[in-house]
Amino acid sequence: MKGDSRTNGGVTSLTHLPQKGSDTPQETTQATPAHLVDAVLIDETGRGEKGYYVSTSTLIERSVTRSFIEEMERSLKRAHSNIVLALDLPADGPRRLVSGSTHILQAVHPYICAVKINRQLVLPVGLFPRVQRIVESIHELGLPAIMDCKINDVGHTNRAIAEFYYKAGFDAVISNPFVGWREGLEPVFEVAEKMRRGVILLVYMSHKGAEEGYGQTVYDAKTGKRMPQYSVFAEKALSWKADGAVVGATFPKIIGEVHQILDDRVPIYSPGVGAQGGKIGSAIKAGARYLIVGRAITRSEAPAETAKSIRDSANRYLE
Ligand code: FNU
Repeated sequence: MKGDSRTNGGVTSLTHLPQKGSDTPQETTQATPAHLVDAVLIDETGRGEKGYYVSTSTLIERSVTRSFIEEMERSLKRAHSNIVLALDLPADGPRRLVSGSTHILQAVHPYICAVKINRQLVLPVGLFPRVQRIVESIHELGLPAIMDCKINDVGHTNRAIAEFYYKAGFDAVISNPFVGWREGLEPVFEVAEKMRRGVILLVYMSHKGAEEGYGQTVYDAKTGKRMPQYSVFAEKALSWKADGAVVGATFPKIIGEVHQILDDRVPIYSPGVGAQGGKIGSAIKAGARYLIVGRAITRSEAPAETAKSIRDSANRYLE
């Protein structure tokens, strides 16, 4: 483990940089619940020989993997779409939520490059086996699956949360950098490295109250400068080797500032298009690589047509 000295809101601390892609993952010592044993035995990476998704029942050997950043870029190019579907359906019983999710996926999958699932689906439906099966069907459609769990606790529970979602097949988890590295997100990055999955960090959220936390001005004791919290988080996304950074489409100016820091090394995911008022063109022009879109598609009377039209609009701005 390498270390580097960096500041966080005026407190200088030793930060251990993650070694993603290392060939020497650490052993996990936790006991594995019986219903997960299958997934654990056969699924170190969740992907097949060519870096492609194979249902866990047919995956038999360790694979050569790409990073999550590369998987997403590949998916964007293949689908000719940068739309990540937020599979958020109105609250309903578990059966209807599963059938509704399946229905939307079948309709819109040609127009999207990935699917994001939120706890609003996991809580009523359950991670094992129902959400796990939805993730399998997302993979069978050739798409990566992102878990929007906004991991936000102390290290040992963060580690367990990440492990559960990765074992369910998710390719990346969204995490909150406010909890910091040591005994915070370091264990999440360790699990991600071991299981070869992604971690996407919140850098500036899409809602108005985001300015109270992500938008506050913090003092960097090392340089003596004041800077916005989101710039500190963007720098952490680089030094922690995150696979993505979330910045709300509702704040294109901030997307631009974050993009200046990240360049194209860490792609920006922008939620908030449509229902929250964010605009496709301004988000992409400012530097968003992926647009996360939920209700504009899921609550549309014609989800496939709407997804296609959002995809086509976005493509007009993509390079
Ligand atoms: P839609 N989401 C968000 N803003 O909206 N993960 C954020 O800053 C963020 C998110 C998610 O408005 C939200 O949870 F970090 O219907 C939802 O799943 O298009 C989706 O993005 C936006 O949904």
